[in-house]
Amino acid sequence: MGFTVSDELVAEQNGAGLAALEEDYAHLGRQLGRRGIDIERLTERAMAFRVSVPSWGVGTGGTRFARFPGPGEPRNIFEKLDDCHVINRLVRVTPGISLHIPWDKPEKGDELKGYASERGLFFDSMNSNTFQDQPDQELSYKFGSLSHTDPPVRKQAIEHNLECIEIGKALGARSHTVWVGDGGNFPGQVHFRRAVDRYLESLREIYAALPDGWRVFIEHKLYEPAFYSTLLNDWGISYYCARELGPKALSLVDLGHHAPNVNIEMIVARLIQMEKLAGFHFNDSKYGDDDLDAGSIKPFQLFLVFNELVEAEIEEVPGFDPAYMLDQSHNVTDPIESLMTSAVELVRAYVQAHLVDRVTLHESQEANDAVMALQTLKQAFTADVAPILAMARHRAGGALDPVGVYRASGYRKRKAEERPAQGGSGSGIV
Ligand code: PSV
Ligand code: MN
Repeated sequence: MGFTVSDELVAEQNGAGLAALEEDYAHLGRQLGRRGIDIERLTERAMAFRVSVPSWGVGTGGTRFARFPGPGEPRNIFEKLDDCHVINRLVRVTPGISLHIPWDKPEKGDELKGYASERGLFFDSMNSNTFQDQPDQELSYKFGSLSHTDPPVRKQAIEHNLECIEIGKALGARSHTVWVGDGGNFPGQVHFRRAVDRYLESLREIYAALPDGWRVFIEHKLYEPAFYSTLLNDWGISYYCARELGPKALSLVDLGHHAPNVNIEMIVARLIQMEKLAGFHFNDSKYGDDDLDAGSIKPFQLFLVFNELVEAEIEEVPGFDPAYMLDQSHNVTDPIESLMTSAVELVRAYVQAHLVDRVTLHESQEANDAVMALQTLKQAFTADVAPILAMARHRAGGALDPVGVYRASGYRKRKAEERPAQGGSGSGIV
């Protein structure tokens, strides 16, 4: 396709690195073989891994203080899909799109589904937005949305979510994600229990509108935009609400939505055990929020999270059917590069988690052998699986070096000419 990175360029760039890759791959295959691990099985797993890309993530993000738009930013959802296509063209694990409404709402008559499928993409999860007021909106969400004290505001927020589901139905989406900014800035401002009751009452209406086969993911966040209390502050309340709503409601864990040092892998295990984990927003953070690229700060934590996910996958834990998505805000990087490298980091952690010698790990746990248990995890985490990841991409028709090929393609430079700056795109500050 003329609008993307050309097949010839990918083939040419891959050609230059293929001999070295084959050598490294064979070497790693022999090393793993001595431990009874079949490298081909791991490569197949790497090829089968999927993570969805957020439509809002291909635009430059920002903070509450500033946003510095990058050159050639996408100006509408079609241009965003072009960028998502480049990401998947090179990394081959990101055909799914998570769509934000109204940021990326299709106009009447827009042929978005066909446009996406021509590019090998599909719509995965819908995302509502009742954390901002829109220009044409009648009532304000300043003091909450689905849990607002005023029934007409709740009704407006419910209707927005129902509209998201309708749009999603037409686009072939399979789930709806609800994150609300409801909360309080001062002690006493919000009646904690009543707010949850009102939220649940609203969510029940949204739940009732879910088409067959759909799931609704509810996302918790410790703080922000409210800085004293948020409605769904942690996994406990998320679990409670998901359970109250029914089997189609599941919890979504966004890595950046926890206090620093919280043991997120344990939260993941708890939700798996309670059969309520489904949605996942990957990113990383140093202090707070969800603004950094996956695996950039705490790669060991990412590995430990995948260790829980893979263990559940191998055990075929009932009800475990995770929906992996990225949710990041790119403030100083080219979003395409950040999303590609993040997707690769997830596949890395996923493959490494599959390297864990689970027999030894479980025996060590039974024997209370803490040193051997940690060593078993570390053996997997420190393994350099880069040749597996590159081979998987190559076999799937992607790039050995996604960022290298992307830079060589001049895509961003071309887009900077085709898409003159318009004061920033769609999502704005995320
Ligand atoms: C909130 O911080 C969040 O993680 C939710 O998933 C939103 O939909 C997304 O970020 C938007 O920026
Ligand atoms: Mn999120």
